[in-house]
Amino acid sequence: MSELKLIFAGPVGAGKTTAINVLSDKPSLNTDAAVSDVTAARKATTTVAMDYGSLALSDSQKVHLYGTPGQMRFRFMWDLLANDLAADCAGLVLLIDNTRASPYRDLKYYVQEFSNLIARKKLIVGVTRSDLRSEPKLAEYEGWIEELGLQAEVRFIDARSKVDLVKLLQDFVGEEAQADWQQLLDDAEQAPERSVADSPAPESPVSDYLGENIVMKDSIVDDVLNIKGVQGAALATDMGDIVTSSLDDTELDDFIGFMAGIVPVFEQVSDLGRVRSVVLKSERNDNVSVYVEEEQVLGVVSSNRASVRILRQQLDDLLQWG
Ligand SMILES: Nc1nc2c(ncn2[C@@H]2O[C@H](COP(=O)(O)OP(=O)(O)OP(=O)(O)O)[C@@H](O)[C@H]2O)c(=O)[nH]1
Ligand SMILES: [Mg+2]
Repeated sequence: MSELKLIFAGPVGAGKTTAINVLSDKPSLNTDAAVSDVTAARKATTTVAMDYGSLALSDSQKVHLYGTPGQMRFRFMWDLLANDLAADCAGLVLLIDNTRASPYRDLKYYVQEFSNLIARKKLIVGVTRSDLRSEPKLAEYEGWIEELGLQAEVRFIDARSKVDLVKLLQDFVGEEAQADWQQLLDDAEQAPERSVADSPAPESPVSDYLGENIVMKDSIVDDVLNIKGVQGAALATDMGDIVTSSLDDTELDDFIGFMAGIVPVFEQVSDLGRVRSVVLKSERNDNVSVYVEEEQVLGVVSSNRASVRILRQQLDDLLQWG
């Protein structure tokens, strides 16, 4: 029996777990846990380690399917799968959710994270949930893929549809596979629609489409306050004007506004390239972290007992999934 391996990656809620459940002959192994963090607005459960399933392509060949967790805090699993467990895979299936705020940023982010694998292996991009929002269009994705210097096919699929998934496999690994595709497609047509753990998950909302930029909404201040160890936050424009603040310390507000102006100057005079955050760590008092996005700056005051690295990761998750 010969074997093929495929890795499924992509953002939270793109449908990696769903796709592996739908494709797998035997019940797939999922490590989903209830969501207790910023992802909760979009989904009830999220993958915390990995998904695994397998599908017999014929009597002589089997394809192993490995799904990665979408959340950044579990990105060590991405490396483990790409460099170790499934380093000898035939290729990467990147699923992108068309209803998220910036599918372009998602695409760019995951392509970068898996660049070592993509340099050695084939890539195919499946865009899900286009029934809920049709923008961006396929032609836009094709443009982005070219811009990112990739050679990959992109198509709209529904991760709940076995037919869509079998067709994707056929076009992706058809050449190296020994499969009776017609038989597989006929079987897929008979297959009942399945979702995560066979139970319908709540539909995640369609975000405002932001193109290539992340725009922090005023509500980011309230969202950040939900992160453990955070004591206060303020959002400022790149001109240093405070938009919203939970801090009752105007000097701190002024300082965060001041950093909005300082960071671009610092970038220009140093060789550091793009600076995304500045952290002032205190031995005795709270830490102040300043995060710089396009045209906006977020200042966060946190307990010096909270890890700055974890705070950064949770904020990244918030910006990415929010
Ligand atoms: N309407 C619609 N729903 C879809 C489509 N594809 C997948 N879904 C749904 O979107 C959700 C995807 O959830 P998961 O499969 O858990 O996503 P995931 O990529 O594993 O997410 P993480 O494990 O959190 O990274 C499920 O509720 C699917 O039923 C689609 O094309 N259209
Ligand atoms: Mg999952």
